[in-house]
Amino acid sequence: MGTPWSTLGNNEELNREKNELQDKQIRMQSQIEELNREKKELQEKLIAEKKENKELRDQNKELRENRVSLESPWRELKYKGFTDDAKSHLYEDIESVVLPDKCEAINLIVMGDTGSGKSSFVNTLKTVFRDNDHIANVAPSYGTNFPSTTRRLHEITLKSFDSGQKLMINDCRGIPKDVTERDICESDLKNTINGHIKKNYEFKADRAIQKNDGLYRENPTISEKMHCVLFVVNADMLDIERTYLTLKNIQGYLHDNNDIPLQIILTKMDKLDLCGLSDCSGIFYSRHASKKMQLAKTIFGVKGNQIQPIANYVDETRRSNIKDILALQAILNILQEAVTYIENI
Ligand SMILES: Nc1nc2c(ncn2[C@@H]2O[C@H](COP(=O)(O)OP(=O)(O)OP(=O)(O)O)[C@@H](O)[C@H]2O)c(=O)[nH]1
Ligand SMILES: [Mg+2]
Repeated sequence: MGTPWSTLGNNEELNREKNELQDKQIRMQSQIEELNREKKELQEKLIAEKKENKELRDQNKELRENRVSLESPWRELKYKGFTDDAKSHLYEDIESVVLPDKCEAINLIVMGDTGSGKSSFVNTLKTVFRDNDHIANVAPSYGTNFPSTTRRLHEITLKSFDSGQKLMINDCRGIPKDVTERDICESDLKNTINGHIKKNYEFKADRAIQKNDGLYRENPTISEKMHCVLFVVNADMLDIERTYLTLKNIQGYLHDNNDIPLQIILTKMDKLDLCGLSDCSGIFYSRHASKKMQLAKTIFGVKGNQIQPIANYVDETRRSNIKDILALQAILNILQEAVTYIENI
């Protein structure tokens, strides 16, 4: 006996409904999956926003904290206040440093990242050793958008002493970002420290100096070597996450070479929050400046008195006692370090 037509019809109906239900289930399943994906994305977005909010709150808190002056200064200057008197005393102190007979010149060298303010520091020092009110521009400085403004070893006389001896400073190429170029630069910088490179040598990107180069000095005398190395670091960009590898390698090299003295020149201090004042008169009461000093100490493992805070002359037309005094105090310390080193080698 065959299946009655009515039952067949019912089965088909049931199968269709079943299929429809299954399709609906699949659609709902994919909708659920889509909703879950959206939910996950929203959750992640929320977490990221919360993190960003926290960072902004922390930054805000730090900005507010930075603005509150310290109760006592983080450094006491030898002569209090940014006065004409303090400045005259510093000039007298520099003049009365007794230079060792065995050296015709005290040689300093600046090194550091491109755009850190090396040439500007050289200009600032040249300015404070001038008799007139002009801002010096002996070392070209243009800005941070060039690979390195300074390409050659540029030797500048800062001061001639009554004894005939000179205080010299050498400006040089900024440390490049490219790893290979950086190694080449590091080798050239070490050779400059040890007096093997003569002035006007052009630092090259693809090759360190060779012994057969016309500007290679085979047997440098003590008067041709460097007596204090100045790492110029931008205070505004000081970053604990960065390795400062080349500078650290050079620091090791200084240690291995009779402990040639090292000083950190913290430039662009004027860009920090200096107690809400527009000039640098609040620098030693500034929490922000103090934090940067601590950071420099940690990064380079040096003592506080090896770090010199500086606000370079940039596009001013007039001298300022504050900038002069910061630079004079720095050069006095540097000169004393260099002299002690020469006396002991
Ligand atoms: N506000 C401020 N700007 C500075 C200071 N020092 C340097 N600058 C500016 O930073 C930029 C780079 O300064 P340079 O002196 O050319 O830097 P550099 O280290 O010689 O750079 P390279 O020769 O390229 O390696 C210039 O625009 C300067 O005006 C400072 O103390 N304060
Ligand atoms: Mg330069």
